[in-house]
Formats: sequence, structure tokens, C-alpha cells
Amino acid sequence: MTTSIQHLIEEARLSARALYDFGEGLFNPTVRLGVTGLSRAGKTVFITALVHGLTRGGRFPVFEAFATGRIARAHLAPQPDDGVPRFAYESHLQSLIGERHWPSSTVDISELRLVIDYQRQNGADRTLTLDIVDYPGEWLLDLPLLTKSYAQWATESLALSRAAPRVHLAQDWHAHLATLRPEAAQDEQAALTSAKLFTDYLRACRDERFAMSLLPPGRFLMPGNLAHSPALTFAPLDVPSDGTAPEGSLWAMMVRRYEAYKDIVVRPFFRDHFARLDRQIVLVDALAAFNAGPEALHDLEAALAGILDCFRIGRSTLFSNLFRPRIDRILFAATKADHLHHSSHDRLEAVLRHAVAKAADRAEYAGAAIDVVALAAVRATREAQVARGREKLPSILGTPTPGEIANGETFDGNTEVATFPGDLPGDPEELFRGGFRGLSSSPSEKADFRFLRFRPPLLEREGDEEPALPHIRLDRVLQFLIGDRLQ
Ligand SMILES: Nc1nc2c(ncn2[C@@H]2O[C@H](COP(=O)(O)OP(=O)(O)OP(=O)(O)O)[C@@H](O)[C@H]2O)c(=O)[nH]1
Ligand SMILES: [Mg+2]
Repeated sequence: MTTSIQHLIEEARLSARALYDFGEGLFNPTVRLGVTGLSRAGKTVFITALVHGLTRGGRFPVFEAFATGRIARAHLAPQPDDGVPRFAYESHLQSLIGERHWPSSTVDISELRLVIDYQRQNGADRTLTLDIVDYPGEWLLDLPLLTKSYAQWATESLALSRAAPRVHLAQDWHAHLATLRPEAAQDEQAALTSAKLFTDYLRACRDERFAMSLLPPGRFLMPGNLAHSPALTFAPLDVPSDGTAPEGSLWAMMVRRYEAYKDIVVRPFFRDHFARLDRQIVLVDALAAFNAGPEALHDLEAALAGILDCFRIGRSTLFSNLFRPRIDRILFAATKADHLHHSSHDRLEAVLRHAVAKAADRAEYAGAAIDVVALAAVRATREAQVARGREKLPSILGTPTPGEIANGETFDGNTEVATFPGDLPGDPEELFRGGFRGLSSSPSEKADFRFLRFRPPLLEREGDEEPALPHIRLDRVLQFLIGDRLQ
């Protein structure tokens, strides 16, 4: 099928969907909120805490409609899409509150509908439906592939893999690549081996010590039911970015599979999910990047540019203006801010703001309104000043998860400790200049930032009331994402 016919069909499908959603929205004001972030960024915890706070009376002084009592009630309702898994809110909440364990990892898209009954500022009673869609950030970072040819993608991926620290992780794959001739006859075993070695390389980049963010194609690391299919059995070859693949060659085989990946994975995601979102929050684990080192921070910045590119690409080039994606607000949130003393929260926000601004320049971004926040959806720590010699260090207190290690001690999951995670610099540019040590270049005792994983907090129950979960700035997030729709 030629690309233009394919595009026409895509547009027709998209248009039908948009019209249907539009009709629904007329009778029933709805906000479709996308929640995304790379794996372990904090999506599941964020959604669980947000829904719990809205339905069970959280403490949200900055969320105006809530703080002034205009929200009468918020409750869960059956979700609109029958083919999408439901977000397992109840079991995630049970882990968090009942067992004091973080919810387990999730790899698919999921959805939850929350209905909010509220009073407008003029006194009229209204309802706002909030559909929350949780999807992996890796899927989002695949969207730029839609506008790239195989040769462009291969050239970019190879260039990235030839810079430190990736080049050390890519040795096996590069060695195999050097034995391949793109013009040689197509060869399933060669494709299988290079896809495997390329995937191993991506997995090594994602490891906590390196914490790289930019690792498309996303499904290579989370294949689901596509594992071992031809659409996931390709890898970059060293080919000229403007050349044509000879028929029957290994190169042509790779091109075909790369295009199949876009057809089977990327386009349906764009059409069925991304194009239907109204608002988007992107959760970012900036602390994991500090932990790993300066290269991880630069990689994160490149990933943010990639993400901004997605919103721009979606808006301008893929489809007609009539039914283009309609996201009008994007919030970037640095998660797990409770790992830092509050004196560093503003600094964490400043680092993310700096990275997003640089990324916006790189992606020549113009589009939806953007804001940035440092957040802890669930605050697992308290604060204290700990004396070290004459100095008083701003420290945090929490219960490390069982098995965490610091200063040679392994924690049992019941003992509370005070730690000093490290001070973020007042000028974010200092971090980007790279003058700090992370796990990618030194052993953990020498790293400049040390973040222990803590258990969720122990909550005090008052009578039969379900306790509220402590948080940092979750109310500011709500105000930005839906405050204007509740006026
Ligand atoms: N202290 C603290 N830790 C958090 C918070 N949010 C997430 N975490 C930690 O980060 C881990 C990952 O959080 P999840 O919400 O499962 O992240 P996710 O993005 O859903 O991860 P995947 O489902 O694996 O993609 C948790 O197991 C916690 O250890 C938070 O607000 N505070
Ligand atoms: Mg999850």
C-alpha cells in the first residue's frame, strides 16, 4: 500500500474517532488526561495518589476548586474504552496503604474514569469527567519514528551508540555489525542476531548505573505479545542515509520490518490513544539521572526534546489540521521529590525547567502551554537537621525498603534512618556542565548524589476515616491540569 493511501485511511479513521469523541464531549464535558513517563518514573503511584486524594479528601490547598469546597464529590465510573485494561486502582492502593509496598510494575496502557461533581464559581452544579490514560513513555518516544526513514533512524541510532558511555555498552553489537554487508542477500539468522545484540545494548543503557532515557524503538524493551515477531526483528545497519536498498538484500529486509513496526505498533498507538488526549503530564525521574551521572542528564534532555517533538509532529505534519491532536497543556513533573530536603525542591524544579527550556529550543517547539513542577505523589519521608561535626545537614528520614544498602549496612525494611542525599546546586547550569560524579563513573560511596529507596509512609488513622496520603505539590499539578475546567 502506498504511503499516501495509508495516510488517507488513517485520517478517515482518526476523523471518525474525533467526531465520536466530540459528540460525547458536548453532552458530557470530558478531559482525557495522558499520564506518561519512562519505566519506573512513578506513573502508577501518581495516578493512585491522585484518585485517592480526589475521592477520599486529600489535602490540596493550592487546588482552588477543592480547597474552597466547590467539589461536592468525586467517584469512579466505568471507563469508555472496552478494549483497554482498567487501571487496577484498588489493588495498587491496597499495596500502598495496606501493605506499605510500592505497587508492582505495569507495562501496558490502562485507563480509569473519574467523575467529579462540582459547583461552578457562579453557583451552577456541573459534572466533569476525567479519563486518565496511563501509557509507557517508551511508546511516546516512538512517535518521531513516524517521520523517519529506516536509513535516518539507523544513522541516528548508530551515531548515538558511538558516543560515551553508550559505546562501551555497544561493543558486542558493533562487533557483529562490522561482519554484516547491507547489500548481501537477506538472512534471517543475521537479522535475529543483530536484533538480539541491539536489544541487549538498549537494556544495558537503561540499567540504573547509566539510566539512559532515549532508547527507541520502545517495544524492544517491552515486547509484550509481539516478542519474536518479524516486526521486532530488525536493527540499525551502517547504510547511507540517502541510499536505496537493493531488492532481496539484508538492508531491504530491515527496511520492511522497520516499516512493519511503525504500521503495527506506532500508528495504532497514535490513532487510538495519543491523538485523543486533551492534556498530558510527563513524569520524569530526574533523580535517577543525577544518580547515574552527567551523561544520563544529557540523555534525559535529549529525550525531553524527543517528547516535545512528538507533540509538535502530532500537531503539524502527520494529519490534516481538522483532526490533529488537541493537547493544549503539558506538565513536566520531576517525581520522587521527597528524596530531597525541601530546601532542594525548588532547585529540582529549576533543573527540570532548564532542561525543558533547552529541549524546547532544540525541538523548535511551539504549541501547547507548558509548565514544570517538582512533585512527590506519595511522600515517604520526613525532614530533620542532622549534626555532622559542627555542621548541620538538612537530612531526610524514612524507612529504606528491605535490601537497600548504605555505608555497608543492609536494611531490613523496618528501621528508620536519616540520610543526607546531597545538595542540588543553586544554578542548574552547574549540573549540566557535568561537574558531578555518578554511578556510571564511580562506586556508589563516591557518587555525589545518593538516593535510597524508601517504603511508603506509615499512616496514622483517625477513627474510621481513611487516612490521606501525604504528598508534595500534587495540588499544584491538579490546578494546572484541570483547574481551568472547574471554574
Ligand atoms: N519516595 C517515593 N518513591 C516513589 C514515588 N513514586 C514512585 N516512587 C518509586 O518509584 C517506583 C516506580 O513507581 P511506579 O509508580 O510503579 O512507576 P511506573 O512509572 O508506573 O513504573 P512502570 O509501571 O514500571 O513503568 C516505585 O516502586 C517507588 O519505589 C513517590 O512519590 N515517592
Ligand atoms: Mg506503572
